[in-house]
Amino acid sequence: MRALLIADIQNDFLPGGSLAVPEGDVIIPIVNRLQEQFDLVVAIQDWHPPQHKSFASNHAGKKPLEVIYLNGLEQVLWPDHCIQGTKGAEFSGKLDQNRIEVIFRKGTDPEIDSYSGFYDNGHLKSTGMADYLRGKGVTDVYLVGLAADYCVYFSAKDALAEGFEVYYIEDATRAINAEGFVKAKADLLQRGCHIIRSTDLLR
Ligand code: VGL
Ligand code: ZN
Repeated sequence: MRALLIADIQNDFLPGGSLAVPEGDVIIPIVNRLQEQFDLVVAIQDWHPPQHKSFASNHAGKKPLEVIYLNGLEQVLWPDHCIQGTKGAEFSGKLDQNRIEVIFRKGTDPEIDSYSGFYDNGHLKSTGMADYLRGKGVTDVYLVGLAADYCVYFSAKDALAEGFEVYYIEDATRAINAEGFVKAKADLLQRGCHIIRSTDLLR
């Protein structure tokens, strides 16, 4: 059984948003078409409280993209983004949401960031997504959305570690950093992930 996991297609990660991923919007029509190929569609949503420690604004004198240590983990500091209940945290109005069965939210703990839809960056707390998928009989997980080098990459790694067959649909994602995209794909390939294109599924 296959599932499509849609990562963070939220206004703040799209052009005009506070942490806009270059060309993030061009994947949306592809993601909408891909959804028809799956019996189970799940969404991941970055969902931060305003005092989240991944925000540069919550560290005196720090600017976005500076790197700090946060509770022993390296942390890139981001502009404020995806704050719970704001327009920026909403899914894009262009994303077809009718087939989304469930939404897993992440980044809610102000003390730790969460790139993956499965676990926080310290692997301390699970969102319950792996057990949910297993409970639905899912064996194969297909990943799309934003950002290719953060949520999609870290979710793919966790999905592999959880024993799923994992497919990273490279034209249905866009990266914050071009270099990060190349590194993410190389690392995932080595871990046994399939890197495919949407045309492998659509005809
Ligand atoms: C993400 C940066 C900041 C992501 C979340 O999930 O891709 N990236 N917060
Ligand atoms: Zn975030």
